[in-house]
Parts: sequence; structure tokens; C-alpha cells
Amino acid sequence: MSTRREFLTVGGAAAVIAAMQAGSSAVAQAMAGGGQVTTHTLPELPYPYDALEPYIDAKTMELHHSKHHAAYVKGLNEAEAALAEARAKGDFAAVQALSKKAAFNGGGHFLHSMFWKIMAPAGNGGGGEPSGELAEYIEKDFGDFKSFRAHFSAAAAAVKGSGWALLHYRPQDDSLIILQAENQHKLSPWGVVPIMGIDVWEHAYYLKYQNRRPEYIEAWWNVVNWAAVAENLKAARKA
Ligand code: MN3
Repeated sequence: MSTRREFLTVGGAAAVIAAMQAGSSAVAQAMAGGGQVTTHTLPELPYPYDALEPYIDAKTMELHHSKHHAAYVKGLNEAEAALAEARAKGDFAAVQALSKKAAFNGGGHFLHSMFWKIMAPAGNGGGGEPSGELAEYIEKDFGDFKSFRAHFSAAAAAVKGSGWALLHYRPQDDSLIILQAENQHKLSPWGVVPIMGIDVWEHAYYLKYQNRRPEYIEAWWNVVNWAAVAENLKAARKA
């Protein structure tokens, strides 16, 4: 407790960094006057790096998780700590750049955290078709699974540059919609809850598929964890 109190009295970004380095709890309350700052952490993958072979290669998974996703977590923590520091000082000169940084990295952290969970080894949780409530929603909102899959694949293939195809739950009318995200935070509307997504940044597939993004998308369907997507739908409906 005394260490904690020391952090609280020091204040400023240095104390946040010290708190992070000391491996303190998820919440670093080191900002005197700047409010509580949550520290985000890189989630473990629910399977080994080579588990999605041959559809997604181990090297891609390792780089994607340990480098790319880790960088978004770091960027989000930095942006939020800097925003808290600006708040404490009442100096918002950098607020636009920091807000952009927080949105970009926060989008990256959230989407990747979902992405790992909605995949599973082919034939061992991954692949096949959805069932139950999720299948009923897909039929209601897209006609049938084949049409849904064609629409989702087309959205993924057509993302301009870096981005995602996303399946959202829209609580306003209790429906599922397919949209895209440019980068990791632009193009989808407010109020929807992403329950499934495919990362189509080149870092997600270039080592194995080079410029053949449609081939990666086709392969990806073999590792979709429909049970996890169904869980996401259930949670989104409850919320
Ligand atoms: Mn990515």
C-alpha cells in the first residue's frame, strides 16, 4: 500500500510508467488530478502460434500477436497516459493527435482481442457452419449462410488498403449487419457491437499469401470458431 501511495503523490506520466514497470494492478492511479488510467495488456492467444496451420501460418500468427497487437496495446497505454497528463496540467495542445492515437490503437487492441477468440484450429472448433440462434439470425438477415458468406468475403476483399470486414450486432433493430473498418476504427457506425471480424491488413496474410487476399479469405473460413461468434452474439444481445 505504501508504494501505491508514493505513486499517487508523485503524479505525472513518469509515475504511470513506474507503476507499469513495477507490474502494478491493471489500474494505475498515478495521475494526480488527471483521473484514473486503465492499463491495457496483451491477451494470451487461446492456442499455440501453429494451431491454425495450414490456413494461417505460425510465423504470421507470431508476428501478428507478439509484435503488431503488442504495439497497439503499447500505443493505447501511451495515448491514454498522455491524455491524463494533459488533463492534469490543463494543457490540451496535443489533444487531437492523442485522440487519434487512442482511437487507432484502441480499435486495434479491441479488434485483435476479438479476432484471436473467434478463430480455432480447423476441425477442432474451427470451420463448418454456425448453428442455433446465430444461424437463425444469419438466415433472417442475409437469407442463408451461403449468401452471408459471399457478402462477408466480398466486404473483406474490397477493403481499400488496410482494414477489416466486420459482422456487427445492431441492437436498435435486433439485427446483424456486415460492414468494413478502414484501419481499425473508421467506417462502422455508433451503437453496433462487432461480434466477428477478419483482419485484411497485409500483415495478416502477406507471408503466406502475398498479394492474394481472396485466397487468404477463403482459407480463413476453415478456422472460424462459430461457437465463439455465437457467444459474442449472446453477450451483445444481453448488453
Ligand atoms: Mn492485424
